[in-house]
Amino acid sequence: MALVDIKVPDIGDFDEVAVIELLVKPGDTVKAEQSLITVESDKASMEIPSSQAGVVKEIKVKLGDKVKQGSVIVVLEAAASSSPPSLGEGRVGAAAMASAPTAPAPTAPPPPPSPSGGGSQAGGPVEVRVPDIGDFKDVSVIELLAKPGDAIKVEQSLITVESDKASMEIPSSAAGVLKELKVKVGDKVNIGDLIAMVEGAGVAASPAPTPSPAPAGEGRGEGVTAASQSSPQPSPASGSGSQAVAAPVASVPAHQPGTPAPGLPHASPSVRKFARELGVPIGEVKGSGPKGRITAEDIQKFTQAVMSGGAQTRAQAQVQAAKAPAASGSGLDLLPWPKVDFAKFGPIERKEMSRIKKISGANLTRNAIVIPAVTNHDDADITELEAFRVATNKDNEKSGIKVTMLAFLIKASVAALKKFPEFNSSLDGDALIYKNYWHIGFAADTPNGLMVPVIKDADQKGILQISQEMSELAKKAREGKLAPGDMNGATFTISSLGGIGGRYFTPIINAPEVAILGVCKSNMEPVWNGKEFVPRLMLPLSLTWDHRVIDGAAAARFNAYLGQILGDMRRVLL
Ligand code: CAO
Repeated sequence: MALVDIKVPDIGDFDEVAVIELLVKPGDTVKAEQSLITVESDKASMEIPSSQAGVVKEIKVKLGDKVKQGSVIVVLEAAASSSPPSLGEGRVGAAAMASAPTAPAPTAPPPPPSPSGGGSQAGGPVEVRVPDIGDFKDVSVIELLAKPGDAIKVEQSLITVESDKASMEIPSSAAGVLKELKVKVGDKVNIGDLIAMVEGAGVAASPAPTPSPAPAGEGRGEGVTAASQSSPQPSPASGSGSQAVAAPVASVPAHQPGTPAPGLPHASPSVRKFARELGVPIGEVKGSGPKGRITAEDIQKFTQAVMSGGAQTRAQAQVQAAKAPAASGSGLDLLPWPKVDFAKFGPIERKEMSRIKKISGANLTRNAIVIPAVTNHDDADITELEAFRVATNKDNEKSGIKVTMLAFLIKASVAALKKFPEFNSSLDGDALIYKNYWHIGFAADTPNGLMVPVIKDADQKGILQISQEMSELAKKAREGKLAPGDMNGATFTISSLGGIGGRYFTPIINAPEVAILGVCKSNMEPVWNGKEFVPRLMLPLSLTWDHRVIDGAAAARFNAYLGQILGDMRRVLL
């Protein structure tokens, strides 16, 4: 029997792609065109099929390897019928087999500029069509990633299509407001088909040559996705904030460890990436989308089910099984989430949580469980600062820019972060990444849930500019119009409940940041000055910090320094 090297076929313009799944193992009998591995670029995932039938002798790649056209992925003992007689025994390259047409190149090709139709000028409706998607014909629309009324950026993904070999997201070639989607889930589309009408902006001068599938992906883990941005942004919500760790939603599907969804997991690249980032074994997730496709929501539900103790991953189940019956000290040994029939006790109403709440719940839970967090409470004397703020607002009445205490807190925090750089760092394995930029996130309460817009380069901005940006970002947050770029890159977060009330609270760190400052409402208090009690305006501060990175003494010093700065903002100039 001939040993055949199965190589990566022509995969279009992709130079190197990562191996993300091995779909066969040595000893498996495979048919011609059966998928062997899944590879993924940042734009598409695709399955690499075998060019012929046979038995897998050896797998030449492992997860995470980078491969390109011509890389050997599997050594196959070719089935007798598929061996080319002329080559006889021995090992040959599959490319040499006279079966070129049988080696399907599962190219998830980078579509060239989307041929948009008329109306390419700003203001007029613009047609967005399916760009060149290589050899694929009649691909199915499996997800709609935007809806009429959404503000669309150039290259923002509009739909996901799927062939039997690859899924890809089709981006918009124009920016503007989505007027109409011309396709629905289940439709078959081909190159040139009209998929959407976008109005109110121009077409990209040189539209992206590749689909841009995960607009929120870049900032993943660093921001909450606006609900109205219906692109597949499984961007985990930032976990900042003090809200109670979200109780798992009751609709979490039961998950049986050890019973991976039958067949291969079908999911878009962005969903696969999301699953990898959360450490979710995607093979164990049951897809609720068309044809059992796994959606971002399935990943979230899976995470919530595992976090709540209502389900286990296979790995957890194996650990559990290996443990002594008594609690081991390793693992969480959580009791299952209590299941109560509340209706037995009185009338109830069931309401689904908002998408943002569901996403942020999973992140808050992870951050609360994983980070050994400690909170230090302190007070800052802001008597003079508040007087200055009130005077500034009076002086600036005409400008329309209102300065709130939060702008000063952002500026003061930057000074403290510069003095104590570990508070502006992130853990990377056993190393700390110190960031020489100061992007400050602030928690904003919105009708859809908590969101965390970010003031970039706060160190380079004055109080008025910070105030203006904050009010614009807070407005966008409330209107569900924050773009992913508005929410990523934070190095430290402030959660202010000062406009509402309360004394102190324990905010949850927004990983991968290592600290968060909670602020409550200032109060006039009698403060002893060594001779007498004097009325001072005191601001309650609650600093939560990651004890893996920061020690209690540093946290106390940080708070004390922050208090000094707030007591006399002139220190910022020093
Ligand atoms: N002490 C006393 N008063 C305060 C204060 C403080 N620490 N902070 C703000 N205020 C006052 C403001 O001066 C303003 O008073 P006036 O209307 O009289 O001028 C009022 O409270 C309202 O302020 P604001 O909330 O509109 O503005 P802000 O800059 O303080 O906050 C924003 C902006 C977006 C952070 C806020 O609107 C918000 O959403 N806060 C909630 C954040 C949150 O939910 N955190 C918890 C997260 S964990 O679940």
